Amino acid sequence: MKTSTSALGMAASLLVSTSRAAVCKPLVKDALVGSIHLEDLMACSQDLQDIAYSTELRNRVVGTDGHKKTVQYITETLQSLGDYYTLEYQEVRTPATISSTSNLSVNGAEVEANILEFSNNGTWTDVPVVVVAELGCVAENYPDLTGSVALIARGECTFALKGELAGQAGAVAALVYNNAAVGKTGGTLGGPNELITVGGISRADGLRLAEAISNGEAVVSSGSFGSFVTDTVSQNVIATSKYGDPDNVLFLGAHSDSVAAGPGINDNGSGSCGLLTVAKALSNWRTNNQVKFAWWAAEEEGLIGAETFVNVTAKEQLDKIRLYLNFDMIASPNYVLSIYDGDGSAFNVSGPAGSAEAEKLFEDYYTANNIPFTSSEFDGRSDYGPFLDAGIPCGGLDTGADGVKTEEEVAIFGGVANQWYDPNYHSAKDTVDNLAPEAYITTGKAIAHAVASYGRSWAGFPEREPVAVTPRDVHATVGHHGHSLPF
Ligand SMILES: *[C@@H]1O[C@H](CO)[C@@H](O)[C@H](O)[C@H]1NC(C)=O
Ligand SMILES: *[C@@H]1O[C@H](CO)[C@@H](O)[C@H](O)[C@H]1NC(C)=O
Ligand SMILES: *[C@@H]1O[C@H](CO)[C@@H](O)[C@H](O)[C@H]1NC(C)=O
Ligand SMILES: *[C@@H]1O[C@H](CO)[C@@H](O)[C@H](O)[C@H]1NC(C)=O
Ligand SMILES: CC(=O)N[C@H]1CO[C@H](CO)[C@@H](O)[C@@H]1O
Repeated sequence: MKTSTSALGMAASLLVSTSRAAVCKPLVKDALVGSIHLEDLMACSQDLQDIAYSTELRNRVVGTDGHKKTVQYITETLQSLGDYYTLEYQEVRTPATISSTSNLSVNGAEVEANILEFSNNGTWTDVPVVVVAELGCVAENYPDLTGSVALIARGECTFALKGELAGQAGAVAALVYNNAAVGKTGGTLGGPNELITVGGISRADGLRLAEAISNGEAVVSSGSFGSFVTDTVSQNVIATSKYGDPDNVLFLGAHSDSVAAGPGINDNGSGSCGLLTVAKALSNWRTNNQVKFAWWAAEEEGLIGAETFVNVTAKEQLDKIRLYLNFDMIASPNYVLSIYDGDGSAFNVSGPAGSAEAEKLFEDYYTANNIPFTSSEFDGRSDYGPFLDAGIPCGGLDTGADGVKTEEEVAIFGGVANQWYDPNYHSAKDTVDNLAPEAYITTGKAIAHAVASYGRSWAGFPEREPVAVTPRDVHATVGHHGHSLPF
């Protein structure tokens, strides 16, 4: 009797402890960092690339099958974790360029060119190229361009203004050459328009053509530029952890879309996969603070997904976000390891109270692990822009986009000076083969460290100020334009 009672008792207590273990996961700790593996990050990136290449357009632009399948992939990955995350979807509507081609030749020789986002189509044959004076920001810079292609230097004013003035002077198309030796001019006209075709070429090609023209040589070009712009409907995916205080939320975001030119594997498949990998690892733990992950749509069209979220979410809910962390392009081939300059010490633009602490958390983590780092300016070119505008503290990491690597940075991080951090930025070459694995795993682990730290506690982190009623000045001047610059 006794024996059997005791045996029963043991079985019962075993049963209780097993089911309690299943219900009550251990509180998250820094061991989360150790469960982030490069193979998982790369496998996720490969999946996104396979998704892009399985579609006719071979990209992941909002509104295309490539983006729909990306949203489905994120959903299925999160659903495979059982009920750990509650998933929400938000509809995002925006016009987008979902495919484009650019073909340019001058005096019969091919010249590499881009068509700017939202440009109209254009085809021309054997048309003279004419140089526009200064930076082409005032009508006086433009000679009569009837039946010509305008050659304009980049700088000072928007591409859209240059296109408008060139069109008024009679040009059939405008070609904007770059203001630095970093590849072809790329950027956006800001939205659908009635302008002539606006394309971009490199500084070297622009100067070469301008010199030939000034030497009196005949310079004629032929072009065939096309872009398919359409209204799109896509979705933000937001995953909320089952555990943790919903009044003190840690919010992390990356964008799930690409530009038309390629599969967008660094930009920004890497941020998407970084978050997905950390979200999977976190599901083995309980948190004290609620953790939300967002995969934003339509970043490339001007941060539309993140802006939609901030616009449609009630102020009381926004006030519960203690910190927003952004991860965009975290495996750039010619990388630096950048932390957003939350305290303004590097660029004199600081974020709301808490942004400095978020910067310090990453700095301390990199320092403790003997990892060098640098600062990234809050320039509004990624999805944290609308959060900053609303007065929400922001932070995050990136590894560089179309900025130029300096000799000093090469001394610290290696790589190639006077080249872009991501030489494949917004191109068809932004693929898995061109990711920097060491940058990817370093950043992935740093994301896990932030989640482990703030998932546990906000100790030492400032209380939230209520969200701003009027947008902050920093954005009034910068504007929301995602990665694509308007000038
Ligand atoms: C360019 O031409 C294509 C094919 O005719 C058309 O579908 C598309 O809408 C045009 N693009 C723009 C920006 O008008
Ligand atoms: C968000 O709200 C602002 C201000 O009302 C508006 O200008 C902007 O177009 C909205 N953005 C989106 C994506 O809805
Ligand atoms: C990915 O991250 C980079 C760097 O922060 C950012 O500029 C970019 O807009 C993000 N997404 C895309 C599609 O480029
Ligand atoms: C930093 O910015 C403030 C205004 O935002 C300005 O008054 C100050 O002069 C700037 N400091 C430096 C060193 O540029
Ligand atoms: C008319 C023409 O030359 N079209 C080419 C333009 O460039 C794309 C690649 O960007 C080619 O696929 C087209 O054949």
